[in-house]
Amino acid sequence: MRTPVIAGNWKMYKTVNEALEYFTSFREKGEAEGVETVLCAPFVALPALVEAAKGSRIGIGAQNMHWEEEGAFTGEVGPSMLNAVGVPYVVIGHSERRTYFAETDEAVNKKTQSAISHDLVPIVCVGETLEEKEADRTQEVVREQVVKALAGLSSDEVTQVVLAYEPVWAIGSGKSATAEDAEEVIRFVRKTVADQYDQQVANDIRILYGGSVKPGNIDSFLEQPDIDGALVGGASLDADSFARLVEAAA
Ligand code: G2H
Repeated sequence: MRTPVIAGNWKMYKTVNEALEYFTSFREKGEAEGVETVLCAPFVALPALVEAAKGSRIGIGAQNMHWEEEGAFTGEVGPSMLNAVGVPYVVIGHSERRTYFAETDEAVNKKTQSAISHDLVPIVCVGETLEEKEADRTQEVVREQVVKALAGLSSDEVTQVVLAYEPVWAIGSGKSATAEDAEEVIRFVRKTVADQYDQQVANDIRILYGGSVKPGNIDSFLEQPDIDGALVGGASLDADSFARLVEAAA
């Protein structure tokens, strides 16, 4: 049995004070059993959130990291820095990073490997653009992103990764994929993992859907056999709305 994951991705929203205010109201509601609840916040809010989340079942995550231990990489944050803060999760390869910050599949792979070797759970995002979808290239694109992201990881390591299928055209657009369409791609992602590793690894790995998930549509995604939860942007910014999503998965 795969434990569902509901991960909020705040993107570039919330100051430290706003983050703490949110957490105070979210903490009790977000403590649902049987679901792994994660809040991925801007770097500067992480130490305060980790402190506030102590003793709770809510995990805190970063939204990016560099793969190197340390070095002359102005503006970057390395994996050991996340370890030192006590952050257990990190989002890698979000389409906004790929699009606006030119993150390649190779960089996504280095970050994923580095996260695993630093005991961080990487939430690795893949997904096709509207253009690729319209050219009927969804499976080809998603397969390549998955294979490249996981390259070099052992079977044990791959099962520690959480994958998130986020069709780029559905992100923040209000247009979510239908649950059936998302299931079809996610089933294909699971098959890709089975082809690359084995059926057991494919059965164990958690694969989330992301893209305009909200309280009104979460149930349809969670009903699908291959969808193990959601990566949520806009609807995670309000504590009540995010708590409803967690509740739906519990
Ligand atoms: C996709 C998602 C969170 P939203 O980016 O990763 O955002 O739910 O706002 O579409």
